[in-house]
Amino acid sequence: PKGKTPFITFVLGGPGSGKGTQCARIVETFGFTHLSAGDLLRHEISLNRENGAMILNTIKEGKIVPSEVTVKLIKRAIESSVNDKFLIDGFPRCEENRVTYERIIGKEPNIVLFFDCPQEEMVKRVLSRNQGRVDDNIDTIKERLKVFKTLNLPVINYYAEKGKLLKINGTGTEDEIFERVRPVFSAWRY
Ligand code: UP5
Ligand code: MG
Repeated sequence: PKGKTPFITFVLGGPGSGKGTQCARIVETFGFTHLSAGDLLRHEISLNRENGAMILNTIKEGKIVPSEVTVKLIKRAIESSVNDKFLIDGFPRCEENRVTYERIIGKEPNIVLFFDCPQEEMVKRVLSRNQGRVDDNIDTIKERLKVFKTLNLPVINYYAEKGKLLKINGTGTEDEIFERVRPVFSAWRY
């Protein structure tokens, strides 16, 4: 960032809820930098470094990679950017992720978007994606959904209680969903 404290938006929602798709639209329209925690982790796997095998196995099982690993990648990406507004997509996934982020980054997010989408729709989208992701198979999807419900929903509720949560109806076409997202950023002074 160029100097001022960056504006941070966490983008949450279950697997296939449309986080990545809507983040791309927000980037186009509002000039944010998109940091997908899952993409940062998949990039680490492709670099074949010491953590790669551990990250790959964790993703294959639909479990959560140790917080320190993910937070370091996010921190590095923020620090190396000249932008001052970020979408952090798919993070924090559990309470421990959240507190580790706050400890290392030292700041809470400004707002949190939550794409609310029925489970059947999420499963249908993920299974028809066909991009060769190791976790897009029915067994891993079941685990991803379980982890989402048991570990991620409590984090979402935490932000709701803090008054930071913006819940977006995640059903309909990509365009329809973006029209629900747009007012959030048009109205926000950042
Ligand atoms: N699509 C999108 N919008 C649509 C619409 N309105 N109508 C019809 N189709 C629509 O969308 C999914 C698919 O649906 C795409 O094919 C899209 O074209 C279509 P997408 O925008 O990709 O949804 P998204 O919510 O981003 O789904 P994704 O599968 O990426 O979500 P996950 O949260 O499961 O994946 P992520 O990459 O964030 O994490 C993967 C794994 O990494 C985790 O399970 C975990 O093991 C690990 N991880 C961590 O350990 N820690 C982290 O902090 C982050 C990840
Ligand atoms: Mg995604």
